[in-house]
Amino acid sequence: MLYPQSNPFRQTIDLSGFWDFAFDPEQRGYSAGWVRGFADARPIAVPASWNDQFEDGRDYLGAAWYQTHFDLPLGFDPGLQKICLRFGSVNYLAEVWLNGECLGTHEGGHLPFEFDVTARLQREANILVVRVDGELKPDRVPPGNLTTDMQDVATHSKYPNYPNASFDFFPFCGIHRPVLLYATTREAIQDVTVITDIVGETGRMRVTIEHSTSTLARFTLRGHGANIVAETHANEIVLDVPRAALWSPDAPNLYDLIIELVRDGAVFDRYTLAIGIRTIQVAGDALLLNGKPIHLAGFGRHEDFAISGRGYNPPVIVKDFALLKWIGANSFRTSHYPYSEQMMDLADRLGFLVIDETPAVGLFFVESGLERRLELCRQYTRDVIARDKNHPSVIMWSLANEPRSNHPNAKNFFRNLFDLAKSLDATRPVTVVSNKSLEEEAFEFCDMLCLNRYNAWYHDSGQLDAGSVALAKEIDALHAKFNKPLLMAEFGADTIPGWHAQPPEMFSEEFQAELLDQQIHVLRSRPFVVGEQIWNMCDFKTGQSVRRMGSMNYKGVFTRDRRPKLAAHRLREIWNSK
Ligand code: GCB
Repeated sequence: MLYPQSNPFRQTIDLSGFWDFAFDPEQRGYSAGWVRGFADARPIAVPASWNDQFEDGRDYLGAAWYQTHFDLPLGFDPGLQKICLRFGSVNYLAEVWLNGECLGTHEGGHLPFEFDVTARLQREANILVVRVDGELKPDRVPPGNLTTDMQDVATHSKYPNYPNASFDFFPFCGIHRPVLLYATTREAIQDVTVITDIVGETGRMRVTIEHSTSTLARFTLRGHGANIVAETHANEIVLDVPRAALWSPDAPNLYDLIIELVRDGAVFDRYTLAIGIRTIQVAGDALLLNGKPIHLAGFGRHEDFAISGRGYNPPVIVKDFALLKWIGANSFRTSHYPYSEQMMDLADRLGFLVIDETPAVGLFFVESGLERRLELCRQYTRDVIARDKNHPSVIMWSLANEPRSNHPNAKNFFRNLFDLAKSLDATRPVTVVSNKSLEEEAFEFCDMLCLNRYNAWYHDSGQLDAGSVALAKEIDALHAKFNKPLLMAEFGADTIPGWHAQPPEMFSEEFQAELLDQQIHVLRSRPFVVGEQIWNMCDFKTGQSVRRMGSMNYKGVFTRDRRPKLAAHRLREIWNSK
């Protein structure tokens, strides 16, 4: 799925701004005809979560209605073009009407969806209505409000959150990413897939395009001294770049690949992609980038900020990349859902290695609803790969976080998902992030093991040395059993900024710094450990529970407003003295 662009052949407008909004706890909207527009609305910012914009909506996850009006700008011509309406992410379920006509529904947040609206547009006064339903249900992914029999297998049950999510972050709702209206020619390029390889000093790009006509396609590759032009009537071409400037965190070299469709000598469509030439593979105990072992240093993170919630927040993205650079990190995982496309573009540009995770968090495997959960996970896997396949920064797909997969149904579930991911992308390693360790059914299929472990925190609480010893023992046993490289995908400690203790004690800044230091030491003394990603980059909002003071997870190395804790300085020393 291509991100909309603006150029002489494609037009895009962003419908973000202040929309009209109404909560609908009594489900009045349908019968009152809100699909054609509604009065008594309050203003809301789009994109952003609704929860923290008002005084009465924080914990409300039910139905709510959005509407906006727009005119069609000059340059948009439904008579000649194809015009689509695209949502970057709506949590959780969206139902959309344009000028009173239903365009369709979409389930699942964090991934884009679009509708062809060519035949439904008016030149002026279009009215767009979106009903959003954020309710937590056992058969949704991620799930919530589990019944008691499900709770037994779905952990976290001892201290349920309110709202009752089966995951540890606030279930923010709303239109979270930009809503775009875009126009292309009717025979536009629909999709592009670029696979890069390195042959000696030559960078090789295999480019496949999808479009509805068998016309001439022209490919121009520019950057780093290259200016390569090639044409074909086929839908695939191989471009060789002599003495290629490879992409890596140290040198995130990007080329511009300009693809044009040509008829009778005239260009009628153009799409430009930033391409990084690199390879990624798991070989023995190593993770190889461009054929050389790479060690991942970084974080799990969240799209989370005060008031905007999970909404697209460009200054926070820029700030986070600045902090990642400052601290010496080279990677992050999009825990626990795909991040905005804009964040992925910047990861390409700034040279970060990304483990791209689907929204499959909190999975459990009791029979009831299992098929539906699998179908949703398959949809998420397909959609994230379709969206992010051309990013050099994406080095691995993570198909789930902490599934409760020491269960007989888990193996077939994951066999199915891994087969799907591999059939869609044979070039990247695939993983699942687990806390089940030796009992993890999905590890059999993983190219690399990703382990979450909170030693000296949830286990051996307060005992730094015991936590480190247990960690060493566990990862050695994992390696002995699976014989695969391992990434420590989560470890850390809640830390109240400004709280100090000597000797270090839980919740103090010293304890977090010491824990991370000691455990990184254990990890780095094992050659099969290919990286450490700390939980979490920043403090983030959760539901309310006795485990979460002030509805916050305080495992951030930075605070929610991005101030460093003591551990940030310690990590900066460690990560800059490699
Ligand atoms: C985990 C989860 C993460 C939680 C974290 C914690 O294992 O993957 O979502 O936030 O533990 O802090 O408990």
